[in-house]
Amino acid sequence: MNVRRTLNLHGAGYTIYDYAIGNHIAMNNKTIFWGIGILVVGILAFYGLNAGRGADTTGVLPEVEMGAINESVKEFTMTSWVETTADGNMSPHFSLGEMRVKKGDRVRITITNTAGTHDFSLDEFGIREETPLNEPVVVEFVADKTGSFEYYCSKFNHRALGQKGTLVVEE
Ligand SMILES: [Cu+2]
Repeated sequence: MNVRRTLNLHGAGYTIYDYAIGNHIAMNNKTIFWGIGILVVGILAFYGLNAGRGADTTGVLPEVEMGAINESVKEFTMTSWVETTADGNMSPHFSLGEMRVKKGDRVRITITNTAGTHDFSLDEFGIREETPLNEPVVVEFVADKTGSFEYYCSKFNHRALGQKGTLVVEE
């Protein structure tokens, strides 16, 4: 999802210092460095070419696509499993009952199924992902709408038995 923003040095500077977020953002920071570099060269070239002609030097920075740069990644890790309760009933679970993100965040959920047969379903975002036993599965999507959405396992009766949780997407 791209959000159109005006490039400004304050905003770009903030993002450059924000290395703690991780690889994805760090790679984008390179893009900002190059972007600023190219912009500076462009401005110097413009001023240079027009220096002898008394050109209008009102500096209006061009608009650039900043959406991918500002997108932050929210990572979650959970397990899914099934156990048998003391009274002999099947009890399937996800280890996380809630995930909270902001609209526009890229959500990355790593799910490891440690017992039983499960999937990860989130209808409003078109996701139904099988989770084979003991094999981490990464589900990734952009939370492009606000609200509370239920994720669940679609295997027979698992949702009704409590294998579900809520993704909350805030403005
Ligand atoms: Cu299940």
